[in-house]
Amino acid sequence: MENLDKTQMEFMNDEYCIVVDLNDKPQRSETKIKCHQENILHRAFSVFIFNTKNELLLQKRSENKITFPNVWTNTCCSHPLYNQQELQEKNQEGVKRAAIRKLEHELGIHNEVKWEEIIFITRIYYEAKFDDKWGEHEIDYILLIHKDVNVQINYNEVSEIKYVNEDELKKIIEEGNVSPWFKLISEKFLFDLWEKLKEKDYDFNKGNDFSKIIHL
Ligand code: DMA
Ligand code: MN
Repeated sequence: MENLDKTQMEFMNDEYCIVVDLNDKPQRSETKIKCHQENILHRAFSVFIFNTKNELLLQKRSENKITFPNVWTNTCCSHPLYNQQELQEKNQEGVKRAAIRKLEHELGIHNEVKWEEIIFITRIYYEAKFDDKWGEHEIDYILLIHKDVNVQINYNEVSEIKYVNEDELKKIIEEGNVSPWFKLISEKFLFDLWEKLKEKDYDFNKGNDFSKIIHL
């Protein structure tokens, strides 16, 4: 472990994730490091921020990230922590509050987004090995924000950002340097979501089955 980034390793050891069953029922807490080394199913979120020109904000994960460094991915991803605030299930409040915490930490988005304006789309289940030691095994809440924001990059987390339209994203995915979850989400429903977003006042709650977990 001697070559791993110190700041990132502190998060691995100090953060407690929410271990869930296949129905996303919380079971117990577990350290971030154990969850990602021992393939333990845990709760996560993936935020997609679109600006008012309907472009998607991407980040390139920094070289310091222990899992999946240097790849392009959606705006921000992380895990709600095992505490009362972030375990809150009603209206997915806990996960949305965790998203606000990490948007500030990774991208310096400060006091610009309220948890109530984050739109919950669905949950996905997926597994992705990074190497023989590390991997992801998650129930991942897909969260949408449609707003112009000010970004100040935390370079320990993120090396670059950019806004893309659909064609630009398709090119990036074809080039292959993207995170596995972002690739799966893009293949499964991201472009449908993008079409709906362009319809003014589209109601994302309409016909949404909140109980469903999509296996990718
Ligand atoms: C974990 O993201 C969550 C998903 C959906 C892959 P991450 O590795 O960026 O988490 P963190 O920012 O907490 O290191
Ligand atoms: Mn994870």
